Amino acid sequence: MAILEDISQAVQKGRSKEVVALVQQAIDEGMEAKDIIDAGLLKGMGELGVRFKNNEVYVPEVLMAAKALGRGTELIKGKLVEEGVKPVGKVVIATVRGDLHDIGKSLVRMMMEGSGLEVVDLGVDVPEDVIVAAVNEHKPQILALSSLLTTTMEQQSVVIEALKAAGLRDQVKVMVGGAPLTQDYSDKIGADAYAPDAYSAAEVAKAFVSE
Ligand code: B12
Repeated sequence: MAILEDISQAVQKGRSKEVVALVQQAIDEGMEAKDIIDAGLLKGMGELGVRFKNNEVYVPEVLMAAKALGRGTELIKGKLVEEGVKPVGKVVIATVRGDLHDIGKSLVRMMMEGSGLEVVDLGVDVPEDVIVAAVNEHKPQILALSSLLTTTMEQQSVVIEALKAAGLRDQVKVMVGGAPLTQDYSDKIGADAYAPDAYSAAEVAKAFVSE
């Protein structure tokens, strides 16, 4: 579909207004939300990610693209709600202490919101005591932790231990993610799930809340 390729290109160029107009057009033409996300918005971000790895584009371009993707996702969220996807559960999400990376976390948040989950985003560089307090306050079914640095991965385990110490571990499913994470690592630290990307993160989260 030409329009989906146009959305992908507009995301890569960081053109928020164009992304919004094209996503609206795709919605008006009756396209499925999932196709607009997968073959348009996320395809654009994926392709930009490859160019980023090859040093063909730099951080500002990635940030602009993430913003454009966010604006597009906002519109889709409206469509998913229209399609009858009701808020089905609550997630608290954070990038762990010492880590300032938030593009991936924000994508995970948007995809979860687009799937009808309510998400409380605590931001970046969040210490374990703040995360535990938020779990206590918001009583989410899921706690999602992001970490992009090998030096901050371990902090995810620190959060899990802090949840245990606060007597909250069995009240919340812990999902972990971020580029250096693996399923093995997730198992090792006793998390409930790992997901490699935002889309599967939302799928896993939905499965948890419908259990
Ligand atoms: C952008 C970026 C930055 C930006 C961050 C801006 C921002 N607002 O986020 C800035 C410039 C600030 C930055 C700083 C640093 N960075 Co940096 N950064 C990156 C970069 C280039 C891209 C990360 C990104 O956004 N990717 C795109 C998103 C969409 O992908 P993602 O984050 O992986 O998220 C996806 C999945 O992992 C998953 N996911 C993510 N979170 C979660 C959570 C859950 C629960 C689940 C289920 C899934 C999930 O879903 C996401 C979407 O599909 C990476 C290189 C790379 N290619 O990854 C380096 C990288 C992560 N940075 C690196 C480094 C070293 C640093 C610095 C230490 C540099 C320095 N010397 O100062 C600092 C650290 C600052 C800090 N304390 O955090 C290294 C880490 C190396 C390592 N092994 O630890 C990398 C790998 C670059 C490299 N090759 O050296 N960085």
